Amino acid sequence: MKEIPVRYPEKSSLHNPRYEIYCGERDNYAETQERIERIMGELKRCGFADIQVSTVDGIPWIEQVHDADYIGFLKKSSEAVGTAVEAIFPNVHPYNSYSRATNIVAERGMFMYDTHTPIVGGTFDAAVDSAGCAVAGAMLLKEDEPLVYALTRPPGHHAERSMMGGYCYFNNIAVAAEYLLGNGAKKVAIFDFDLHHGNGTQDIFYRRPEVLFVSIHASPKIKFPYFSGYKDEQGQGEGLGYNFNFPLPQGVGDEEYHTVVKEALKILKHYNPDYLLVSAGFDTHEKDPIGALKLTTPYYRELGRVIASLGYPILTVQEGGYATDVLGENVVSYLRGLTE
Ligand code: SP5
Ligand code: ZN
Repeated sequence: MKEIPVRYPEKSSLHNPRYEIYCGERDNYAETQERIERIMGELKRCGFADIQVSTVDGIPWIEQVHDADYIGFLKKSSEAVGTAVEAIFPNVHPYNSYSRATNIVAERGMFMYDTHTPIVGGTFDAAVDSAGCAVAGAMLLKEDEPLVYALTRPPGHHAERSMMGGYCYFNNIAVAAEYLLGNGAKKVAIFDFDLHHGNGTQDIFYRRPEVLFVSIHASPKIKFPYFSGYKDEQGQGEGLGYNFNFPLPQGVGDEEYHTVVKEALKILKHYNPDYLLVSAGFDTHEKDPIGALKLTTPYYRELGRVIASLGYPILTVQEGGYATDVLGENVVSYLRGLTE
C-alpha cells in the first residue's frame, strides 16, 4: 500500500466545550477530542507510519481567509474565558446594515451564527493549530507528495469569512487552498462529502473562479446549516458557474449516493485543477448520531478509490463524523481506497 502521510494538530484538546445548545436545551457537545483519538488509534493499528504533529503556524494564512475583526474577536473571547468553565454563546443577532456592536453581547451575535459553536478558553489556540495542520498538509502536496491526510480538529467547513458556526471556527480547507494559491497554484478544487453543506467554504470562494467548490450533503430542508446548500447556489460574479451543490433527501444509501458522486467527479475533472482538496466528513455513515444518510464503512473505500482515480494530488482534510466507535474504521476505509 502506498504510504499516506498524516498530520495532526497538537492543541486540539484545548478546545473542550461541555455542551452545545439545541432547542433551548443543553446537549452533549458532539465534536469531541475523542474523535481524534479514535481516528489516531485506528491509523496506528493499521500501520500508518508517517504520523506527525503539525508545527505550522496557521495565522498568516488564516489572515488571507478571515476578516481581521473576526480573528480578533475569537482571540479576545477565548482569552476572556481563560480557565473559566462557562463558555461564550451568542444571545442577540444584530442584522441591519446600521447595526453596531458596541457591547460584547452584540459582538457575539455579529460573529456567531448558531448555538452549536461555543467559545472556551482554548478555542482560539486550537482553531489556529487546526488550520496550521491543514497548511502543513498543503505544504506536503506542494512538495510533490500525492496523497496527504490532515486530521484537523476543530473542523472548518462551516466557518465563513467572518462567522463561526457548526463546530467550526477557522475554515481549515479554505486556509489550505489559500496557501496553495499563494504558492503557484492557478486552480484548486474542493470536494466536500461531509453530511452537512460546507456553507463556510462556499461563502469564502463564492465569487472566485480559481477555486471550484463541489458539495454533496443532506438537503438544507432537513439538516444543518438549514439555510444553504441548494442546487441553485452556483456562484456570483466571476465565480458564477464554479459552485455546485448536490442536496440529498433523508435515507440515501451507498448506491444512490454513488451515482451523485460520479456526477460530482465529472465536474471536478472538467475543471482540471492543479490540486484537489477534500473535506471529508463521515457523518454520512448509517450509524451517525446526528446523521441522515446510510453510507456503510466499505463504501468509503470505493469513494476514496474513485476520487483518487481522477489523478490529482489530493489533500484530505478531516471535517465531521460523530459515530466515534466506527469513525476510525471509516477514515481508514476511505484512505485505503485513495491508495488503490
Ligand atoms: C463539521 C460538522 O459536521 N458540523 C456539524 C454541525 C451540526 N451542528 C448541529 C447539530 C445539532 C445536533 N443536535 C441534535 C440533538 C438531538 N438530540
Ligand atoms: Zn458534518
